[in-house]
Amino acid sequence: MKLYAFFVAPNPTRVRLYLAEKAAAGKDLGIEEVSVNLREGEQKSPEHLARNPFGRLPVLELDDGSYLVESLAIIQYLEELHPEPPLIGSDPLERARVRELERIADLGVLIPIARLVHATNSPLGRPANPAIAAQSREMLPENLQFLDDRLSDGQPFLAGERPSIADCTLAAGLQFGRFGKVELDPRFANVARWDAAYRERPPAQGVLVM
Ligand SMILES: N[C@@H](CCC(=O)N[C@@H](CS)C(=O)NCC(=O)O)C(=O)O
Repeated sequence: MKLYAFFVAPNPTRVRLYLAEKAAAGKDLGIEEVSVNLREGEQKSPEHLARNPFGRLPVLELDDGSYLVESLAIIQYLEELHPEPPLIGSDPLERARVRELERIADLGVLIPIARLVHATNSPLGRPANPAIAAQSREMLPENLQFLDDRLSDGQPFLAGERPSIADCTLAAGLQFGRFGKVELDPRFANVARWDAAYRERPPAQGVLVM
């Protein structure tokens, strides 16, 4: 299998963090990573559009030559192929809790940050859009507050004692924020503490660049 990705872009980054976490926990999935340069527009090349008609990343190329084009579907597929060590929990309730946190980290943090960055300081050259910027900014606090509350007892990871896909999604979203000058509001001190500690860990060090 091959993963088409680009550094810093949040959706490829969360898949790359997932692979790095899996490897750090003892399961190297041996997936080759291929860079598609978003800043050069390579995602819109005929070659890449043949992989993903949306012209986006990440894309997972399967051994039969077919493709998966949604980051969460890619992660869940890989996790079903390799359930150990678990990064989406190990029983139905734990899996539900991890998925709940991951959805909040994605829909409530990563996506608003990505929209805000593209509306204010787009690395892809998109025009400024104050309405989208304001709407995205407004979404962040209640979602960050939810995650901050979950971390308020000092637990190392969003879902407790072990890393999960929720951490991968949140870390990918916050990195893209730093890249696009959307800083984390310091009132979310537990998220800031989690972020600093998460970024120190070897799997994150191998993927995150800022
Ligand atoms: N829902 C998709 C979103 C993919 C997406 O928006 N990828 C961005 C990078 S984070 C992209 O490739 N953007 C390039 C473009 O829009 O031209 C997923 O989760 O994989």
